[in-house]
Amino acid sequence: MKTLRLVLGDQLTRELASLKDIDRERDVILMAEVADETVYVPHHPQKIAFIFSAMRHFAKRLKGEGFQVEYIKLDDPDNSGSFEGEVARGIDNHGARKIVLTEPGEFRILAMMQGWAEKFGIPVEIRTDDRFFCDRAGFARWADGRKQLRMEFFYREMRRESGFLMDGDAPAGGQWNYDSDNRKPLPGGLGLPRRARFEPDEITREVLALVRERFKTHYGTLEPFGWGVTRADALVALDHFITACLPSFGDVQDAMKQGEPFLFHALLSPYLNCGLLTAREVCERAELAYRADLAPLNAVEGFIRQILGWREYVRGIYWLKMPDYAETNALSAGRKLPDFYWTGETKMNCLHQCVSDTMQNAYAHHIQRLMVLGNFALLAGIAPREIEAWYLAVYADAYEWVELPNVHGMVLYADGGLLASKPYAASGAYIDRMSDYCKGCVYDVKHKIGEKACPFNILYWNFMIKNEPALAGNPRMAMPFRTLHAMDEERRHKIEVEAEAFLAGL
Ligand code: FAD
Ligand code: DLZ
Ligand code: SF4
Repeated sequence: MKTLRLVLGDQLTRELASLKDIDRERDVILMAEVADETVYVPHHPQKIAFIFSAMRHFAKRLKGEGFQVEYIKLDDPDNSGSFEGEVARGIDNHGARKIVLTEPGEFRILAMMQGWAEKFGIPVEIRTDDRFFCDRAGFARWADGRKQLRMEFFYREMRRESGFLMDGDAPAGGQWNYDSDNRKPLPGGLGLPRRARFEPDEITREVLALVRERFKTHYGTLEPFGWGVTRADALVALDHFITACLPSFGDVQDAMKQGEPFLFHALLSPYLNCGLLTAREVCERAELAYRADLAPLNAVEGFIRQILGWREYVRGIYWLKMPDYAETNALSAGRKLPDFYWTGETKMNCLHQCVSDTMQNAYAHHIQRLMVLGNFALLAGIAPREIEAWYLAVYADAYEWVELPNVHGMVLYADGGLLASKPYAASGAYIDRMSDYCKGCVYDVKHKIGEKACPFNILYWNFMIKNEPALAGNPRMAMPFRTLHAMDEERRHKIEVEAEAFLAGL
């Protein structure tokens, strides 16, 4: 039966479930650049260019292997602008009698696909995305009957199941988690590796011209564009990370430095998420480095935990809890997103730096996302939908299955503690300890109150005051609440007044 196989922009894997039993003579692979996907949030121009160029290179590779590929470019005159419209045209043009798909990364698209059998009157098969270690059913089985869905326990299960960093039944080195070794500030004079960048080829240059023209109004710098766009590029990036960065990745994983957005981070998430690398091969390469004594255990365990643990866990939570998950708002946050998230124009140097890095590279590392950009959104009570749309737009690696749990759960605590056991709220002292941002700031991180006081300090205590009813029962919050209770009434009042004035001026 002639089958149409739609491959999405984040499914660029040769071993994709929906390509496994493809008949080269009979079936047609459909790939489409569609306007709907480019504007449902105002994506960073580098993100659009990365996805389109990677899609075009992947289509070229499939054609080279003898597959029939129908590739619809964004500016093709008949492009309907939607997946649904392109599938409808694909069925008509090719006389397809069946559609085969791999489950997408976002709930809204799955819901759309589930309506296609009725809409098009032909069978639609949606296959499990087997690029993940734990599929949706597996995560639901793990979650079933548990009071708490903590990442650490899920991760241990995944270690046992996958065999990564296991010596028999025991974790390598005797400990499951070496996170406590991975929180050092950056020592002075530490040399940083030069990062692998990829010169745009003709296909990428054509995409860059298209994006330059069509997405002028989207925030973010398009060029210089240095992302890899093929499987071969992604393998070079992986190799570079394993040899030049992984050995030091652990120690300073949480550090931040002005003008150095990458440090020892992998820069692999865009490739992992769009399919150019698989999670398994990345973890295998990291473990090999440890076994060959080329990288220490705290670095390799820390890295593998991010992928085998966090990445799988947030996906599991997403599919287990959507669509209701996105609707929760446990701390009743409702403030509009300040403009500086798009422009970087703020006197708070840490935020200025992290937004600027984001707009320059479509990338910021985990602690910038969590403890600066996210922490501010949490403390300022930014509405979940507003800040979630921002995160989904600005990072080259952002798809809802991974963005939403990280922002909604980890950053905003909007799910009431389903994902994180306590809010990741922090005052300026944390940012000062882990970065050099405060040195270049007009505010003084040592000041807790008054004109020069670091806004993070004021907002932190204001957050505690305002959210005491929701958070006081959490034993992990006992310490800050003890400090709050030791404050006199006048000081609490001053904090609230100063916080209100600051927030009103945003
Ligand atoms: P490294 O720091 O070197 O980590 C290695 C790999 O681990 C990453 O490539 C990634 O695949 C994985 N990883 C690490 N932490 C997480 C995590 N919390 N969740 C899922 N995977 C993780 N990651 C995305 O891929 N897409 C997103 O849209 C995204 N949004 C985020 C939003 C917020 C508020 C926060 C706090 C984190 C978010 N993350 C997201 C997780 C993490 O910040 C990025 O995966 C990481 O910064 C990517 O850079 P890297 O490849 O250099 O990662
Ligand atoms: C993010 C994105 C963008 C900007 N454009 C396209 C596109 O034109 N065609 C496509 O197939 N995919 C695109 N994507 C990725 C999809 O949005 C992604 O497949 C869904 O978000 C599901 O994860
Ligand atoms: Fe950020 Fe406060 Fe430090 Fe300024 S003083 S960089 S606002 S933490």
